[in-house]
Amino acid sequence: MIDGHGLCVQLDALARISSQADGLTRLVMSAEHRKANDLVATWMRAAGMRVHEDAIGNIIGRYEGLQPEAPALIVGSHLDSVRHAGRYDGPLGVLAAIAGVAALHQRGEKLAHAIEVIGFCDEEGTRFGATMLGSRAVAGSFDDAALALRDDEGISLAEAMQRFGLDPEALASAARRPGDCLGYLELHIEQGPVLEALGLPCAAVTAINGATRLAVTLTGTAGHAGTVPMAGRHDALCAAAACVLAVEDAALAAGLVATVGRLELRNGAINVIPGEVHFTIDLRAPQDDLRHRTLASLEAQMRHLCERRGVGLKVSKLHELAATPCAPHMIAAIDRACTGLGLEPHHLASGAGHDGMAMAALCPIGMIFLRCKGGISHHPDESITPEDACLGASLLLEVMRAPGLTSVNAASHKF
Ligand code: HGY
Ligand code: MN
Ligand code: MN
Repeated sequence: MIDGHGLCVQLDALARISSQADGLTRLVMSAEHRKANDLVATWMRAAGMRVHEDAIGNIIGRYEGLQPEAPALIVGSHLDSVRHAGRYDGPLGVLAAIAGVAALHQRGEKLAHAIEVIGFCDEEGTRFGATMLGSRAVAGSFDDAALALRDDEGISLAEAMQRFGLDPEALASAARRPGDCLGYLELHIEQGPVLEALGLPCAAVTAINGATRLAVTLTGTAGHAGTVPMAGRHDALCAAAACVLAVEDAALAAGLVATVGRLELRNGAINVIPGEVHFTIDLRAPQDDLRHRTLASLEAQMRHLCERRGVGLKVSKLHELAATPCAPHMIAAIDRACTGLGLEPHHLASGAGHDGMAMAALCPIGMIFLRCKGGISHHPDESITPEDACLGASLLLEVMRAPGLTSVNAASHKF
């Protein structure tokens, strides 16, 4: 069994690498990204892995199999965070994978396949809005348009890469060949309350909900708060307020989830009628056609609300990933490993997005969920117990070693 306490000590050490004095924020292409990659690289080397950083800033450790250069099972998660984050969302999957390889290395165990542990550089999309930059680059689905996206300081992803020491022109070299990858496996906190309520520590993930992220701009007419009559106003913030409630209504009506997580009033002042408002929409559903239908009707509704108020509306798509099923043979391998460890197998769909959505374009994917306290995530109160860390990491190792997991070669996976 993996040392759950030791794993939690490492997670605490990694959590101290933050741009925020009173919490955890670690953004892609930042000084904290560099420090985190360097720390994770030392742990990878200590586990007997050969380490390199790829063209998008993912940190990658390789543990060779019995045959050198054999296809690899990729195991990992992301090292970036949301703002004011918890310390397990992402890093748990990377450090648990390293702990598993360290256990193999310690006992001199070699597998028929190689293991590659990847700490992805950006899954959350916190800094530039588009998500899964690292896993998309590995899967060969990186959208070069993302290079022009700018952060809150107006720095583009391309500039940030150059400052980080990377060449945006070399991005394509991060893409892996399907034949080199047997599958992708990730351990991640559930970020929901189900496992805790069931009294179960772990579950195999069946599928990951599809997601769309939109950037919305409303353009009204700024004016003097004291002199412009209410009837003649084109108040961008009132229009935005109506649109935000329309997002909530659409989600409730369709039975899916939608969130306005950021809203910004440009050049706001107490005595000025708001002229320009920007906000984001994050909308997710288990079925892609439901998500697409809901988005179409929501955009029509927002257009109608804005026209009535004489406010311009611009909607642009930041990110979209289809609902992603996990591979049946990987779910079965997780169930077998659960039984082997005396755990009750359980299946759960994921409402949260994960790097597996991007990696599914490259190879079969599997995910293990680990119970987290109160289902809290994307918050400093995110927490797991060392005992559960031990179970999750040990289960991950058993799946990494499972012969059945890799008997299905990548060629049989539809791309
Ligand atoms: O947004 C998500 O679902 C994930 O945490 N990136
Ligand atoms: Mn995550
Ligand atoms: Mn997250």
